[in-house]
Amino acid sequence: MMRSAVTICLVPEARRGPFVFHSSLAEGCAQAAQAGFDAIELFPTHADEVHSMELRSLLRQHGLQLAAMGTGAGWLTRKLSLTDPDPHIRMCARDFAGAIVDFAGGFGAPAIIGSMQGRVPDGVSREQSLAWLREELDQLGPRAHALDAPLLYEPLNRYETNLFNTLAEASEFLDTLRTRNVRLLVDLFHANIEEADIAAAIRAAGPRVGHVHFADSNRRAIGLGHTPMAPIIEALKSIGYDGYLSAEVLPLPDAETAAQQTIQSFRKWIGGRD
Ligand code: LER
Ligand code: MN
Repeated sequence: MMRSAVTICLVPEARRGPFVFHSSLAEGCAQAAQAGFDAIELFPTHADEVHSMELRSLLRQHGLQLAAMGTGAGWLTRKLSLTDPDPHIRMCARDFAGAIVDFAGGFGAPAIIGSMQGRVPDGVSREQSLAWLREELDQLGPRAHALDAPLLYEPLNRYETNLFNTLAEASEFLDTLRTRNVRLLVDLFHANIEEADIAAAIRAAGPRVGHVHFADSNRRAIGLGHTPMAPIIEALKSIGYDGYLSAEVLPLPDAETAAQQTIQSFRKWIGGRD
């Protein structure tokens, strides 16, 4: 059974980013529970920002789960990336993402490698950049596995990375890793830009799909854009996907409406509490 999740962003630099709640952790959890979500997806400034005892008690108090944790603040606030040509920066990126892998893993939740994957810069071969990415994912994957959590790799659209933009390309690359513990995050906003047929891409990726960013064509809540959802939900059901549909969307027209709209869409497509 698919479950619903909503994003809470704790990073001041990302206040214009595609996250529903930009309040405090406590307020975000209360708002998520109030709107009827099963889980939260957290975007912290760094792993130490959140105290695991506090998070555990907030989740228990509100009957929520931790769906996943994003690592993108490493890129946003410190320009760290796993494919930076400077080995020291790659090491800092690995430490930054690794700390989030460990923290999330304590909750049985995956960390997300999205913006932190970086890109192939001018003057560096694609082969070299992919070798660096492979090396880092081959360290982070087993680190998550030790905590019984997968690691999520997210293909982004062409304006954000030139590494992998489609599920098929990314999946083929993941096949070349030593670790079997990296799964794909399907962000429906990126997929709408890059995939010829989102449903077919999901079917082809099959059991590799580990998480979904539930966003419409314009990165608003599902139902506020023009992505046709029926074939996508059908495809997710056909591959037996039972993870989260997580609203990583702009808080437009405001956070409450984006949350309400998401939960209504979730109930329309998946069912659940009224
Ligand atoms: C992260 O999940 C993502 O989708 C990127 O576009 C960064 O916002
Ligand atoms: Mn995303």
